[in-house]
Amino acid sequence: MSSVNLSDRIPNNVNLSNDRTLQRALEHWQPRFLNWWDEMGPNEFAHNEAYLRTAVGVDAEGWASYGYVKMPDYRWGIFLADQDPERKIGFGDSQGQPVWQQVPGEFRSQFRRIIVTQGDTEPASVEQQRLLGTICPSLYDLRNLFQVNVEEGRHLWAMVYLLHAYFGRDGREEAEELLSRHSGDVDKPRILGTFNESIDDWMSFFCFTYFTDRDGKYQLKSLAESAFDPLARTCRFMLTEEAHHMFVGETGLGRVIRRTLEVMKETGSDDPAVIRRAGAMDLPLIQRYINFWFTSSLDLFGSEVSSNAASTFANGIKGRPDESLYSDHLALNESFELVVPQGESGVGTEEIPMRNAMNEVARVAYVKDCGMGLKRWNMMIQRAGHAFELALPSTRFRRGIGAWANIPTDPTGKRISAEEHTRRMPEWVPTEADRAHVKSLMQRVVEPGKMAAWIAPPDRGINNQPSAYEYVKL
Ligand code: BYC
Repeated sequence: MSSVNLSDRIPNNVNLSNDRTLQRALEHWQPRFLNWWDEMGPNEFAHNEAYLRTAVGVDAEGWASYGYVKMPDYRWGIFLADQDPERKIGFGDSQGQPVWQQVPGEFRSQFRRIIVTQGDTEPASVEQQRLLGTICPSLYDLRNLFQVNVEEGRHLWAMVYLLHAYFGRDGREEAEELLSRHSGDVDKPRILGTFNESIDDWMSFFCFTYFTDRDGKYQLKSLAESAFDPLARTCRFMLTEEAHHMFVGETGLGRVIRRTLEVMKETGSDDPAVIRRAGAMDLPLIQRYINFWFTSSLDLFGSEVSSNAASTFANGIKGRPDESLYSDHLALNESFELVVPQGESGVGTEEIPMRNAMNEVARVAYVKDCGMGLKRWNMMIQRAGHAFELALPSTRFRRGIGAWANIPTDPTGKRISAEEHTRRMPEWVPTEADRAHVKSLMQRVVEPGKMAAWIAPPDRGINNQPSAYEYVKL
């Protein structure tokens, strides 16, 4: 097991103090990170203590150590899952060979591009969420937001460590760039589309943590298979933290729906106008938020047919999520049947080599996983005696990347005219009125145990604390 050094300026289990040059380079980057956190993170709460978990090691006791901390003092560390000295490459052209401890020269730029893309999303999400603290529905939620934020900060550290340790000067330059692109910046936006969307209300936050963090889970699972062992090990550890982020999304949306059902019962109505007047979110509005964030997150998997994906699979850079579940790790003789647009209004199929379909393979697994929460929510709705059913839209709907990019369809995936598409879009994604209503409900509630009227309390608190615990000292 690797030893953990918590007394270094940068806590780590990578023996940083044995490599003075690397340590100095990272200590040079550290104040830049803190400046960025101060400027682009939840700075309004810099002086408040929050009840947060900090990773101080990668074993069962070490990965979640709870206590009060002011966010700028959070100990962002570099932690890789323990090394398996016997580990072999699990897929692609080098399958069966020992994993790499260094990046092979011929794959250097591909690895760098993937690590930079992964790294770029982490600070992007902190930037997107920076103003949510001022309109939190409870102290419990405020603490969860901050937990997500600090851990995304740590995930940025994870990628910056790889860039510094394995990519020389290019890596150091990329690490600087990770702090100079900003979410939604017209001149220097974040790399991937979803990370430039604004998250200025808690419905968006819960949808983002449910849908977009789940893309994170699938991308990290793919990278956890990588032949480059330090990348695989860092992603394996990141996945432990990622689970809480999706928990925040799933329970957050579940609590919003629970409250809506209570209000429907209290008012004896399912009329959105009545539900809104009573200060809650109506079910059709929740469906539109789901449509927006699910479709945006689908694009994060890249194109259905991708030579990049074929090449990263062949080269051992990126496997399939849960690669061990497949029997053929070469994927050279298989094919994938893809549903594609055909002609002016038709739909057809196309047979493509499996390696080129790896993005779609991951997306299919992701969509199935996204469906789990909806099943649970629909059960609640059904038990409350309502016929309404939340649904994931078709993967052809509202796509900006891939075979269905800019092809007008309705949420069931049926092709429709561009005119109908534009005209009916307000039925399908949040309207100005929806957003204005949601915004009107975003009043800050910070008395321990109190909840905003549009959301039900959580079933339990964090780390066995009561839900009325003083999670953030304001
Ligand atoms: N927006 O062959 P293609 C997370 C670009 S989330 C803009 O279709 P490829 C987190 C693509 O970059 C997980 N551009 O796809 C969640 C490429 O550009 P270049 C983040 C896009 O390359 C919440 C071109 O289109 N991790 O961790 O196979 C909070 C053609 O690409 C988009 C990763 O994404 C888009 N949506 O796959 C915090 C893993 N989609 O290179 C964190 C690392 C594609 O030609 N990234 N493009 O200029 C990757 O593995 C791949 O880059 C992608 C794209 C899966 C994203």
